[in-house]
Amino acid sequence: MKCRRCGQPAVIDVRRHNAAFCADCFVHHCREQVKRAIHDFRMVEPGQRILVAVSGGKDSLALWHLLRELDYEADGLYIGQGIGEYSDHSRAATVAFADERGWKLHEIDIRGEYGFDIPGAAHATKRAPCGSCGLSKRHLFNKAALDHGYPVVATGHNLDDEAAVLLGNVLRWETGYLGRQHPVLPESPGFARKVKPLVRMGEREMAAYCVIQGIDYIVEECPMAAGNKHLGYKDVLNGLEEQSPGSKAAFLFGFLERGHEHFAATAGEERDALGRCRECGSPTSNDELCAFCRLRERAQGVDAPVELGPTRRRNRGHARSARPTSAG
Ligand code: Q46
Ligand code: ZN
Repeated sequence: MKCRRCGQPAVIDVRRHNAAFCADCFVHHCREQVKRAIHDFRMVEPGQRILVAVSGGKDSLALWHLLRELDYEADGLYIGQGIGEYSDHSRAATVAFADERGWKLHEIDIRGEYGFDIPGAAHATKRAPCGSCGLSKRHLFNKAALDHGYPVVATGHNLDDEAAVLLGNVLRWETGYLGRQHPVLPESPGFARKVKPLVRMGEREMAAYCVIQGIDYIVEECPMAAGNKHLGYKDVLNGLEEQSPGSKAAFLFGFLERGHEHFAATAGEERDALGRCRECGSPTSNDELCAFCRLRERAQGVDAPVELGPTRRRNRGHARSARPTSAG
């Protein structure tokens, strides 16, 4: 297996591109893919500061690293969700990554600042934790961006994540979600722009990027992910990709090029109908409390243990499969 770019022995193959790369050319390939996503979807304008949502996992740390390598002024934001040891480890990995490089990291501890945590919220709402967690993260990323003057928030959602979300939305014909499923959600009053620069990169490639660049990320998966339907959708898509490399990218980019516009109007109507939360001032679909403040009211003071789902250490497999191999 030879590197497509320089002909040296390759350390990783990317089947959907029908290509293999040596370590240096793979890093170059990753930078080019991120550059292309930022350019094609007009994610960032010259001089705009970026707030990167970081969790200590491979995608978010690789994203922060790539944006800095591409000379963007990108700072990190870590949100402590209070998910037992998992949160302790993810914070430690994030802080160590930022400290080693002297990069600026903002931190929000949900329990310390808002009086609840994600296990407590899941208990109080009797719903799957990922709903409360996602809602809280979206609210707090946006608030932090507006408070600290970042016009753009970047998240580490990769091609596998986006294709799995798309599959879930198509299975239920969630027209509102389909209208908002895009690598860029434009800014509007009360909202910073949201961008996903890793949309052209697969999960396995991000693990390989971290290994090659010596980025120490946490491999353990959130113990509250059990029951998260996206893991099942990812498995289905991985099966298709195995049989027919390029299926995930064709599914996602075909939607973005030819399907998304048909649903975008619905999302626009929903945004136009927004009022302001009487507690925090955030945009909300009514004039009372936003979803985050409603969640906080219900969950404040509720103490629940972290519920451990069946162990799925998927990332360990990815890291292993992505580790540079001897040239073949
Ligand atoms: S952290 Fe939160 Fe994820 Fe854990 S509770 Fe679910 S959404 S799985 S990215
Ligand atoms: Zn509010």
